[in-house]
Amino acid sequence: MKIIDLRSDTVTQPTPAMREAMAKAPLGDDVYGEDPTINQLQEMAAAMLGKEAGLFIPSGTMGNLAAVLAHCGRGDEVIMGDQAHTFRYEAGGIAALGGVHPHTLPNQPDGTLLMENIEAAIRPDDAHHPITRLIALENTHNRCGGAALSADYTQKVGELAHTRGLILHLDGARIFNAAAALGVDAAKLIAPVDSVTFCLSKGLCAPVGSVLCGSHDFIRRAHRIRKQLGGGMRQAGILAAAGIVALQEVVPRLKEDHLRAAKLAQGLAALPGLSVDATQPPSNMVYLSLADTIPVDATEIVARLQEQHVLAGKTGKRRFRLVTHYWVDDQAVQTAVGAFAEVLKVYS
Ligand code: TLP
Repeated sequence: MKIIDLRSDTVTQPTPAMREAMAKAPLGDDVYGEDPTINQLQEMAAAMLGKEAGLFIPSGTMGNLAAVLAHCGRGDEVIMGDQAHTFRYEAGGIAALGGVHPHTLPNQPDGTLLMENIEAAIRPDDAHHPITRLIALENTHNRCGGAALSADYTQKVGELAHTRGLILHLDGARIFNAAAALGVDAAKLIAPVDSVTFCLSKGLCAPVGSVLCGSHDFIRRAHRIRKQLGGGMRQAGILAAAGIVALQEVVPRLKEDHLRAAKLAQGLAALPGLSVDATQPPSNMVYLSLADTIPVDATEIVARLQEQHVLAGKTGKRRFRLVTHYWVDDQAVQTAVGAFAEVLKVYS
């Protein structure tokens, strides 16, 4: 029986075209800068995002870490959301390895930080304070329902950062989902940011890898930091080959995942016992909670769903996240809704 895995888009397997490209990829030693497939991916990614250069990195976590370390020194401060992936789920790497102090501000439900809060968080020049160096945004915003931050908002934060002499980094793990959701070109959307990390290994289906993009000078510094972090890889073009297919063939179809997320949300919203955050989710994530009428918690429901071959992500005691992706088709959406109905009917 086919498993329907909605826990994350990180679970995606490579597409058949990726496996073929991986088998045929020309390879070299990337620590020498000699892997032609990696070089091609880095150039493609930078061009698609309107930045001067790109750097292939093993993971999104290492991409964000290398960016923060390239921009900041020990004792510097980065302003970011209290729901940011970098703050919550990257093992405190920026503090542990870089001595960089996170200054968190409340994320609004739409993933933004209030402009007045950012402005107030910028430190005056005073020996008591750390030096504010960087602002970090996240788009789409994972913990904020997969919200897409608009080009207009990104522009405003970019202007504020640059007029105050600060740098703007974007955790754009799912930046192509944001661009698809907003119907804007990705390069235009992120024009105001100085650096961006995006992931090939989430909704884009590649097995491994992220790309960090920015100016030539920034990428040169990040390249050395990648080496310090142990992220210099050798014949990794075998992975980059999948990334090239991801940019060519998977990016243009992301809207499909968003439409399926809407179908899934609407199907689940019709079931008693569930409260769905949005019946038109902003991208490929559906967040939902158990209604008070359900006497068990999310752990129990996840276990019952698994018996129906549906895997759901638990994000709280009574809360779930379901993520649509390439391997979730219309039939899978229907089956998943049916599985929830079957599991919940016991309690009605
Ligand atoms: N997110 C994962 C989990 O870690 C929560 C997921 O299942 O969504 N930025 C954002 C916005 C992310 O969502 C993630 C992964 C990362 C960075 C880190 O990427 P990796 O896993 O490649 O280090």
